[in-house]
Amino acid sequence: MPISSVTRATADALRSVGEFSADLVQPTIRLGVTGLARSGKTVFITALVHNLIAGGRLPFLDAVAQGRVLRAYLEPQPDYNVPRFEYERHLAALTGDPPRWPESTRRISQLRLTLEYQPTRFWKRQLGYDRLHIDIVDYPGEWLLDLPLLRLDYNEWSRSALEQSRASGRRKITKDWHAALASIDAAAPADEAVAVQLADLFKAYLREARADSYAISTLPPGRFLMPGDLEGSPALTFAPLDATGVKSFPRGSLGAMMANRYEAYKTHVVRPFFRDHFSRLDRQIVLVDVLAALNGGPAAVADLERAMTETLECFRSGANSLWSSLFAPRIDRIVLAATKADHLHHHSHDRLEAILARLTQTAATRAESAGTEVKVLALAALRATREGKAKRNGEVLPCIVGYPLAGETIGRRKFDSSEPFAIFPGDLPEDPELALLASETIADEVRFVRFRPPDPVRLPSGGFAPFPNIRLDRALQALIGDRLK
Ligand SMILES: Nc1nc2c(ncn2[C@@H]2O[C@H](COP(=O)(O)OP(=O)(O)OP(=O)(O)O)[C@@H](O)[C@H]2O)c(=O)[nH]1
Ligand SMILES: [Mg+2]
Repeated sequence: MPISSVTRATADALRSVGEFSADLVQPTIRLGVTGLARSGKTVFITALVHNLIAGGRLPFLDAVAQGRVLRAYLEPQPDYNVPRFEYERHLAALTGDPPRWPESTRRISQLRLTLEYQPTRFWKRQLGYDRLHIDIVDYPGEWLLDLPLLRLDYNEWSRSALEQSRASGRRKITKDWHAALASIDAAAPADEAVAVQLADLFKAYLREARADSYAISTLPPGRFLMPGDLEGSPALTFAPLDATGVKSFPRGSLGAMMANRYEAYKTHVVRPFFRDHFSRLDRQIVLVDVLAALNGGPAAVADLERAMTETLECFRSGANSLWSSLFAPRIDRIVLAATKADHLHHHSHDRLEAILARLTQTAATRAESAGTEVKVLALAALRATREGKAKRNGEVLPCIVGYPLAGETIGRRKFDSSEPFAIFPGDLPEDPELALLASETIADEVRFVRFRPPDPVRLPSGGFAPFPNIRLDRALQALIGDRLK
């Protein structure tokens, strides 16, 4: 037997022993919620928890539809060293006057939701109710893009990062960094000021690559844009250097210092994340803002496709390597969800789903061949619009009605968020291929306006009514439905 499979078998055995004894005490499921920045993670978790706690209508979540969920409540989480997901704060924003979207979050956080439910099996029902702990883990999708770094040494990574930065269309945003690079000698003695300067210019390029419509996703290292608590540390102060024809940089040189820091980044940042968090997940939902990519045009769509392929690569546990035996996730179900579907009329919800399925086709097939079930859907965790009809030039058009966020515009009209407005959002093409090929035209034809959250409904009994949503229940059924039997 090759050594890697021995290690893998041992790791699996150890893991399952630990799990088995823990499961005997209390069944627990670890649910990862990820997605690139602004994809909708915080809103998804807040809306999901509130819907379950406040008894929302979730007809496609079998256990709720069958009236078997008795109670849902929050409990202290078991991991002492992970920040708690600030549910109450995010809920307060969404139910404020006026309601606001929660603030952006930058690091990993966790929340334990416990469900008490009646089992379906007769003999189990006689014993009373069952309890399931759901540990929800919110982490930036950017961190998953670091996985390939574990396989690359500094010189290999430098070469690939520089090659990507030379892609056409990036010249404007790489000018300063490339000029600085050309003026330094990587074999010269290490100098902190030069390292900081290069790292800053490199980070500025990564930021601009995302902010502009060059790319809506990002390039590794993931923490350069989502630093968490490590901002300014040496492990985050490095940048690629021209390593053409170089085997290794001389000792004490700038190149050697950069290479050491790159390795430190892998050791102290990337590996611990995969080992301590990622590999412990049971189920995963990946949220994707497909509409923003379509809005950004073909380059943004192509970039999202690449980011999704790289992200989903992390869920392939099959490869026979020591790495995979240590970090491979035990995730057996993944949901890929296009968020913010309430920006479209329901005619287009299936089409949005089809576009995401097409975008992730290759990656999903690979994950499935490694034994993971993959489901693709479109959802709105918090529906900010309702549907209506409007007349234009004598024609009745299906519309969505909501409060556009202050500052949003359509044509010359600028909104101030004080009154609701009916928008004809346009339809996505039936053929997903067409949508991807013609994203330039879609950006012109389909109108995406950001809305503020809907007015919260206060209940006479105290608290707020569960948020309206689109297909949140289907996502839940796919993620945890089987554990509530
Ligand atoms: N209309 C609508 N907008 C949404 C929905 N979910 C998220 N949004 C919008 O997307 C923005 C980002 O949502 P978040 O939940 O904060 O996204 P995130 O992935 O946690 O973002 P970061 O914390 O910055 O990584 C919100 O401020 C809303 O404007 C939704 O279901 N419907
Ligand atoms: Mg967030």
